[in-house]
Amino acid sequence: MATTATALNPVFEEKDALCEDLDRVLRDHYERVLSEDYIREKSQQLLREGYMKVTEILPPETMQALSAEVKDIIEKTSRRIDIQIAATGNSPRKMSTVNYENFMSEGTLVPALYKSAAMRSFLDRIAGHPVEDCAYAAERITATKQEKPGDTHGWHWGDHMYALIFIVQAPEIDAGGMLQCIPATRWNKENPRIHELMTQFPINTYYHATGDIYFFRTDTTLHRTYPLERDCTRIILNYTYSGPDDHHRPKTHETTQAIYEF
Ligand SMILES: O=C(O)CCC(=O)C(=O)O
Ligand SMILES: [Fe+2]
Repeated sequence: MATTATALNPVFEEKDALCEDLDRVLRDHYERVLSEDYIREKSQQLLREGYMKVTEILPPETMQALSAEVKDIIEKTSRRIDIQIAATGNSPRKMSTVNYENFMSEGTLVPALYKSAAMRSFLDRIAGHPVEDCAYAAERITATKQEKPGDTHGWHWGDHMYALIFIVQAPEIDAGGMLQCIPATRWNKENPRIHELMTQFPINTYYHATGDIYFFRTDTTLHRTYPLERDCTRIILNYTYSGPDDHHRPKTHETTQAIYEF
């Protein structure tokens, strides 16, 4: 809604109009694709696997526009890292990254969609409780790009309850880059025991093609991307959210600081 301050500022007015348009488009879309059976099936999968594919959350044209903006911001602002992180058992991060500040200063659709009330209420219904802005702003919106053999976002958990991942570009399955998950696990930052957990519990592996979107429970799902096996491009946009389980737990953010804040 236009306030006196925004009415005087054409940039804010444009952003308000974009948010209203986006919410209208998404509400129409959800009326067509959402049913009680869909919600029940997806929330059950989320509960059991800590993961669910939710490509229906955006109309294809919106996903295309979002992907174009992400690619453009990656071209302008990404930086390459090649590090190991102690709090996740020295698992590797070999990729380029874009941080929250980059998206807030360069993006329009990407920040608007994060705040979309229509999309958030879709996620609330699947989660079965409110899905909230990530309490730690730097984790809200990030992106990664992998391109060389060996590139990987190594084994880790998230500091907050959920992430919605948009697959902006993905190689064929023979190149690697699949998501691997070990659900219903807990992160002990002093002793992450990644290899023990890999031998104790089954690992689920999911392939995603360009345009796919998935939602997952990141604080209790140990996950990684399978290393790339040839030159190719894999780009994702990550929206991270908090939820009720985050309210009473003390937080530290070692992985975000190492990967996105430099
Ligand atoms: O690239 C993916 O599919 C997973 C992304 C991820 O785990 C993250 O951004 O924290
Ligand atoms: Fe992650």
